[in-house]
Amino acid sequence: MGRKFIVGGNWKMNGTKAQICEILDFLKKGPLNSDTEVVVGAPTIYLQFTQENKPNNVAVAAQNCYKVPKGAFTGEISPAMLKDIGIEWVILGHSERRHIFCESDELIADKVKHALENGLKVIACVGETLDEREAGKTEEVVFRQTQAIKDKITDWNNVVIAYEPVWAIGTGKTATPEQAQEVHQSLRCWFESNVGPDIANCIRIQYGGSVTEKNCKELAGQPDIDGFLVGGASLKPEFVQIVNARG
Ligand code: G2H
Repeated sequence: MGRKFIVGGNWKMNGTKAQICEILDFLKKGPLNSDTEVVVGAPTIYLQFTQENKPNNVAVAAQNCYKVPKGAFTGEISPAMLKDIGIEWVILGHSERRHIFCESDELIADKVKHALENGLKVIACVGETLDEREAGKTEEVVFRQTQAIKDKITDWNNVVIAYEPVWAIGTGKTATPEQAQEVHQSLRCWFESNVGPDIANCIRIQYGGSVTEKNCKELAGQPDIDGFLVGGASLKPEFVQIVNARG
C-alpha cells in the first residue's frame, strides 16, 4: 500500500522572526509536491508566529513537549498548550533531547503517549551512536527505543518514526542509501513481528541525518524510506528540492 511521503524540517534552536519569514516565503513559493506531507518544527517561542504565517500545505511541529497537561514544571510546555495554539505535530525523542538533555527511553515513551492522547501527531526519533553501530548494536538500540514506546501505546496511526543515526546528525556524514534502507527494513520487520502487519505496512519511517538536496533523491528511492527529517538544510531554499525528492 502507498505510504504518503513526509518531509519534516527540524529548525532546532535556529531562526529569528525575519529568518522564519524568509523560510516561509520559499515554502510558499515552492512549488511543493502535493503528494508529500510537509511539517516544520519551529522553536517554541516562534510556534504561534510560524502557525499564523505558514502556507496551508505546511503543518507546524513543536520540537518537544512534556508528559502531563499542566502544573509546576518550569520551562515545559504541554500538548494541551500546543493544541490551544493550533499546532498539530510534535517531534519527540530527538537524539539531542536524548543525549544533551538526558531524556530516557521511558520519559520519551511517556511523552509520546501523552501527546497522542491529546490529539497530537508524533514524529518519534530513534537512532544509534557511532560506538553502538561499531559494536554491531544498531538494531538492538533502535528496537529498544521503539519497544519503550510500544510498552506505552497501542495506536500507532498518528506516529511517524524518524530513524536518525546519531553519527550522521549535523556532521555532513550521511548514511548511505543502503545503510539507511537496511535499518528501515529492520524496523519495519520489527513492527511486523511486534505490532502487526497492518501497522508495519502503513507506518512511515523517515530518515534523518545530514540530508541535503544532493543526497535526497537516492535516499528517497529506497523502498522503506518514507520521507526525511531535515535539520540544517531545512533552513535553506534547497529544502524545497528535498520535499520534492520523490517526484
Ligand atoms: C538530524 C537532522 C534533523 P541534520 O538531527 O533532525 O539534522 O539534517 O542537520 O543532520
